[in-house]
Amino acid sequence: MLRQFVARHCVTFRDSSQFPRLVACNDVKDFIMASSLKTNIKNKFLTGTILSTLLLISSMQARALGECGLSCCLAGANSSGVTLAENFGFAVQYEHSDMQTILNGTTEVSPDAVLDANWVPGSMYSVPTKMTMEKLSFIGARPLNERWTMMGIVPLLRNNMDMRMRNGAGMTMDMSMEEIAGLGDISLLAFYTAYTDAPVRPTERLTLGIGIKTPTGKNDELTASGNYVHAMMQLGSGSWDGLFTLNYMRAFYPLVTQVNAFYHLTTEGDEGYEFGDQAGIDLVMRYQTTNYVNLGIELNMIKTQQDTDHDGKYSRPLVSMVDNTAYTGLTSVLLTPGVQFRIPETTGSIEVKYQTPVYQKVNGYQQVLDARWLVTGSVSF
Ligand SMILES: [Cu+2]
Repeated sequence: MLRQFVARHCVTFRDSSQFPRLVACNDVKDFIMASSLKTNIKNKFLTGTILSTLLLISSMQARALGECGLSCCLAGANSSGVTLAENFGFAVQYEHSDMQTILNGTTEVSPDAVLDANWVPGSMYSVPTKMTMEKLSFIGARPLNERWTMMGIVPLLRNNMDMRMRNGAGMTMDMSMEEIAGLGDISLLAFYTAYTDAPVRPTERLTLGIGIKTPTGKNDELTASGNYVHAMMQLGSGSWDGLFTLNYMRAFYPLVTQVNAFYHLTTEGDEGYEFGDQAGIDLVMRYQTTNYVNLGIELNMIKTQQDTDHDGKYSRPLVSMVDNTAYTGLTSVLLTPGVQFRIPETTGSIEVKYQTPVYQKVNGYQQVLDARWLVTGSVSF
């Protein structure tokens, strides 16, 4: 029904000088407008809810425990249309993070320099040389009423790490860790539209979100030698965490700007490890260039607190750079250009984003993000 409506009206929108930028049938804003026109009288807040939710989701990008924990995965729901669905929105997002650079504070250091600084003769010490984190997220969203929209995220993870080890005699050896892959921590969120100045093409809007991160991912994987795999490489945190978001949108069509704030309140996991809380602010700009293409640029500012290993199960600070909670917690600023393509004659879209750090400051020695790709496909029903 809605799809038919959109199909019938989008041509009008496309050629209308009244809505010069609301062009593509599948464009998010068209979709919202179409759904608004249809439901305007009886349900005028629905539009606000779904758009706010959509905009809000973008706020959660690149928020991870450390560099990549809970999820960068929410990013893909951004403007994908998943939350615009009349009945149900669905998105699949692939996320690929490369980490190689090691920082000491803000200074780049080589793995060998880290070994020189931390290795003690007679003991071994290991340093990561490369880490690849992949995440495939399945995201579903459903509006409950005019003001509330629910969203669920189910992530599948695959983590790989190469390491360099120096043994007690001073001999160095490179090795790869066994791949860790499987279900990660499922999150559930609810978004509430607190303010909107218009049901159709609002120029100002405020949305609040609250959510919970469940401990569905395994967090007690062991290495062949019987140690706990690095906490940051585990599939889950073992903890129930709170998620809080705030999104303020201000539009100067065809330009849309947003400020997003995010807080991830962590708790102690069942194995005693507690990741640091995380706070973030995003500045987002989106510009619609042609009928089926949108361009966006974001600045993502993230601050992560230091981890605490209450029971000491994961910590081996004397022999491993990665297993040292003194080497956790960071401040980073990421720049994220992106492009979105809408698939003609459907409600589908594909979005590609590239994240690169412009500033990173870490506690102690940490391997940090070098580049992240995010590819999201979505459809709504
Ligand atoms: Cu390792």
